[in-house]
Amino acid sequence: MLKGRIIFSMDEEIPQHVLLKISEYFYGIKIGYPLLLRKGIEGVKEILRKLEVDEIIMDLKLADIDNTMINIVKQLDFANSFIAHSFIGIDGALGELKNFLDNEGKKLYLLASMSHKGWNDEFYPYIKTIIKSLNPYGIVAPATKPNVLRIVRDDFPDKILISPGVGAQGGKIGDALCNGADYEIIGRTIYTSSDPENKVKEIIKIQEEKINECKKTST
Ligand code: BMP
Repeated sequence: MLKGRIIFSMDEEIPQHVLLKISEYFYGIKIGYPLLLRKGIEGVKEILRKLEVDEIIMDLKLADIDNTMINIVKQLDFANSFIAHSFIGIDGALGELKNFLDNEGKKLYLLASMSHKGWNDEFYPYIKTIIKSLNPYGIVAPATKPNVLRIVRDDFPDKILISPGVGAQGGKIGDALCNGADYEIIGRTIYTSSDPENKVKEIIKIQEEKINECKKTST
């Protein structure tokens, strides 16, 4: 089974038999407020029960004081990793959260930039200092802004970089991989498709082609 470099953003429920089939092609699944609020914690656990993906990422874009964030992640023990905002800073927030997650054997991703137009990348130098000093497992950076993605990759050559904004938001499948991402986060393109299984296969094929192309141009 050829796995794609796909993290499926499951913001909508899809039929369990379809999910079971397509999840074999995913590296990971990202879950956020939409599904959590609709299904509740037990409902989400039930959906995930039979799936065998390498990573379940909980995307609540945590941005609070340490105690509150730790209280939240404690309740989501089914997740392997969590996404938090960088701008909240380290002391009394991300530092304590990271220590807690490290002790639990869980991973933390920090947002370096966001995929929407209104995000202001003038703050990136500040965000970069937070990421550098916290040293999280991974970073989220947008597929919609290839130049930002490349800068983040250059600044953090050893971090796992995951990239949203592919498909529905305009990023072309595979481009983020060529600009330094390890995985593309893809939601609507898959769950609104009338044939999600074929859509996923098509995405994997395009990702492979793009990776081969960009390997050629970089040598
Ligand atoms: P979609 O492929 O349907 O656009 O979904 C993208 C997913 O990534 C959504 O869950 C969204 O909340 C998330 N996301 C994003 O789109 N941009 C960011 O900068 C950060 C995100 O986590």
